[in-house]
Amino acid sequence: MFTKAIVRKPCRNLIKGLSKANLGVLNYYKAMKQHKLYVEALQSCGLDVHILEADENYPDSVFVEDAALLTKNCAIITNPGAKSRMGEILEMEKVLGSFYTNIERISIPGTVEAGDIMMVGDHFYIGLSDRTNLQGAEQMISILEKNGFTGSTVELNEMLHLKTGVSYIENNNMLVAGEFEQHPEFDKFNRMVIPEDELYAANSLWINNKVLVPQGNPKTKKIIENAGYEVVSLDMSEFRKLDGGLSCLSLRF
Ligand code: CIR
Repeated sequence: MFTKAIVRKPCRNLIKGLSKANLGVLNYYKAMKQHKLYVEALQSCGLDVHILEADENYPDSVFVEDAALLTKNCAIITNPGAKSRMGEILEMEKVLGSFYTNIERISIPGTVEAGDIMMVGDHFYIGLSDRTNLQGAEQMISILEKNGFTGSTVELNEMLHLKTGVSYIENNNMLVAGEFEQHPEFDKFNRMVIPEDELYAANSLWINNKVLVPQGNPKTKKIIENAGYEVVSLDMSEFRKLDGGLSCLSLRF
């Protein structure tokens, strides 16, 4: 169970954020509104949400998940593979000092964005992507092992981050889509296949037995509800324009 979350308000420069989505220009005011509802959803799952002020220096800074991996034993500051995002970790490190005494770091030449990291109990799957390289993943695994966890790598070919296409929703249930549908690494889980036309919903988010699902994905919603979860639907249209999903907008711990 999680008790806390960290989020950062969207900045006006969000419209200049990195994107391959081709879904049009982002509406900042709509993004603000969607972010506010996201925070309320986290609160409705019982989380105490720590809200950071917008940071205009980093257009993508609303996607706080990528700057750190938070575990029950330590926080690990990442080293984002996207140049424009590297500075986000300096801000995040200051913030995490008030929550963690044990803070570790990924360093060059290693790069990691924590959207590539999926927690399954005490094990962490680390996607090797354009943003997370092997050196970064190896550093991450040795830090995790030092702190009582295990880690392993998963190669990505198409997706931005590992959790773009796969989400663990506890109780051995895993949402899988696209290149991860038949991935042998996830054989031991109960795979719940996300239909191709709802691929974006593969990034749904388990929080304390509820599952946040992006609005407009009725098949995924049904799949998750049929597995016995309460679903909370959230409009993510603006963040989707920047390839951001539900998990990207918070750090849960
Ligand atoms: C980026 O390309 O870095 C941002 N526009 C989106 C980051 C999404 N983060 C995530 O999946 N954890």
